[in-house]
Amino acid sequence: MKLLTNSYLKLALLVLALTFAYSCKPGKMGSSVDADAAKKVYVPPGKYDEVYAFLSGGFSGQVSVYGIPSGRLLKVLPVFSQNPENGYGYSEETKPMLNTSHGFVPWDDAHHPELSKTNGEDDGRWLFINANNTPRIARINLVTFKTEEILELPNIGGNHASPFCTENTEYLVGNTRFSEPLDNSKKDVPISSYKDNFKGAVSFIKVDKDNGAMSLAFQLIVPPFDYDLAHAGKGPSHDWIFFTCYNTEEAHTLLEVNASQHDKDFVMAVNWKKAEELIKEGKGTKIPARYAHNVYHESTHTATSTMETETQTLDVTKFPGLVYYMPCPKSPHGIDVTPDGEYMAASGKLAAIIPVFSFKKMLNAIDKKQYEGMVDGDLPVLKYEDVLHGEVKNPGLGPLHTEFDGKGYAYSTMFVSSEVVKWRIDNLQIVDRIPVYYSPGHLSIVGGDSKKPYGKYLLALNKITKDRYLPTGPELAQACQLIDITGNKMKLLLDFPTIGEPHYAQMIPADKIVKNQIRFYKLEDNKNPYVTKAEKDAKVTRNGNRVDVYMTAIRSHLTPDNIEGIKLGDEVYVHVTNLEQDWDVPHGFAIKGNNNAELLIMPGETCTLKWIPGETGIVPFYCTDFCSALHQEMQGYFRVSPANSNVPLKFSFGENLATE
Ligand code: RUQ
Ligand code: CUA
Repeated sequence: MKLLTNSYLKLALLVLALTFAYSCKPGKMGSSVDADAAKKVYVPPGKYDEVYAFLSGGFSGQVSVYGIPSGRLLKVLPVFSQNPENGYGYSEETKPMLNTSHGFVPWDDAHHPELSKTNGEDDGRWLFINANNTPRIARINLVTFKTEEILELPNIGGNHASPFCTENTEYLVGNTRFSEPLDNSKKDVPISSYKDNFKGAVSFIKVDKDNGAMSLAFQLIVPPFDYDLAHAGKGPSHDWIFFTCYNTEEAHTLLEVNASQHDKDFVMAVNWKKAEELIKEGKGTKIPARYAHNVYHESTHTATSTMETETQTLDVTKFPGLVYYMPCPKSPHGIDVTPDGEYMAASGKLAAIIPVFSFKKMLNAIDKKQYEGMVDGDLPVLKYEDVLHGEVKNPGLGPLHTEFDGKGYAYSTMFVSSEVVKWRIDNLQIVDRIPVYYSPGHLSIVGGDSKKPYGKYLLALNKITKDRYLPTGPELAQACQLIDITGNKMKLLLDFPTIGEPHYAQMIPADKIVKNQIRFYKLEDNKNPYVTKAEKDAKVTRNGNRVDVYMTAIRSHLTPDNIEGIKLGDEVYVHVTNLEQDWDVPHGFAIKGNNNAELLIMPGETCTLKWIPGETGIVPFYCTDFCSALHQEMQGYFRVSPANSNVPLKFSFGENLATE
């Protein structure tokens, strides 16, 4: 029997591989666009786009912001990766953002942007995103487009099922992809003891309603499966959140084969309201844990990093009613909840159908206590037929993700057969399909995971582009395809390449964001301890071998612009305050030979660049952002003298220093 399953499986994998190779074969696969496609994506010069698209950068660790329908790149927001372009992760103020329990981690793999929600609708306040590799969740403030907070998650490996939020952003979740021994247990164990020593942990991160501040509220300890993706319920299913999991075989080697044995894996349904109550009743177990909590403070323009030391856990096997498993065909990936909160579509990567579960039926099955069996002895597995709304038949090959248009239709990506398929939620009939080039992972509809989709546009996020663009060496761009979903038939409008690998995107009508934008930071509110609010207060101080330069920048000079008395062995901190109080006037700052990036200082902000001079001599510095007609004049010099020299510390602006 085992043999049979194995050879069947190998055959299935081979078929998949062949289909994949075929479907991705470059060639003029055609991509007919309507004559009016150009008009639909044309945004006249000087006009704004209708929609913001926030794309994850995948292995770039960043978020990129595009205008839709034009596909114009507006900005790259640094989140988990250092960004020399603006000094994020290089300036003294922002270095703490990338601190973790493992020390400074300047990169990550960011997958799923998630807009904050109020009453199940995108509210345009914050954008959250997960780091997979060194598990973290970040919060970007959509007033400033800055990363304001990064919270590390303990007890987790591969924070992939993250950071999906509940209906009112009460909680964000983070779930284990790579189960591990818990942080407070013996961790140096044989890998073959997986089934005994490894655990999954589902983190619930509380989000403050008013300021968005995140804190780790509790973690549910669950069986060591690979938890993949999640979505919270809404409306009737408000109290629940659903996770897909594969590797229910609990394999720890050659997962390609060993984790594809079971005919069905699971969707795990978690009653988060119940978990919240148990925690309120004091049922949680506090365990030691070490995880960094990094906050960027708007008033000081400075980040702090605090090491947290404890987390609260609930062992789900000890609390009946918290967790139920629903069988789901073949290594499910995405799980997506319809706008009315009634149905959950789960996409089995290796399945030839899309199962759609009914929330009502799930509750009924739980009431009747008719289980198919148990996981880990105590966790009920509901019967597939009891919880199924129905199956979408023959959707294509390799279903991954689904979103909704609010008009009764769902749209799913088919990774292997490279298409987007449109189907009706009520009768599960397929009504349209459109080829995409090639191999889409996620798709995104404006508001497509919310209670009230705005619809209109669908982005297919394609992993492979092959022949679509001018070649750029062995590495080709990944890409978006913009599809019009206003009519019965989907229509391709536009291709555009992306930054990094856009795993997922969230789109929101622009007016929800534009109205909250700030144009500059008020200088009078700047509480950075190293701020210089007027040129006359610029100065240079020495304390032992530490030199602090309090510098100002305004069109078109840096004050002071000549500094002498720096010595080899000094550590120099240049604190530059941008005195401008106007929109769109950043100044930059860079020092020749500095083993560091530049600074890009927003109006009213103070940023600090650290510099350890490596040799004696004259070292120029300058403004790097073309800020005015006299930008090229925005410069100055340091004079670096030997360690034992007696050149006094002096600085000036508009006069010659004469020190010898
Ligand atoms: S996952 S497709 Cu994070 Cu679907 Cu990328
Ligand atoms: Cu300031 Cu150029």
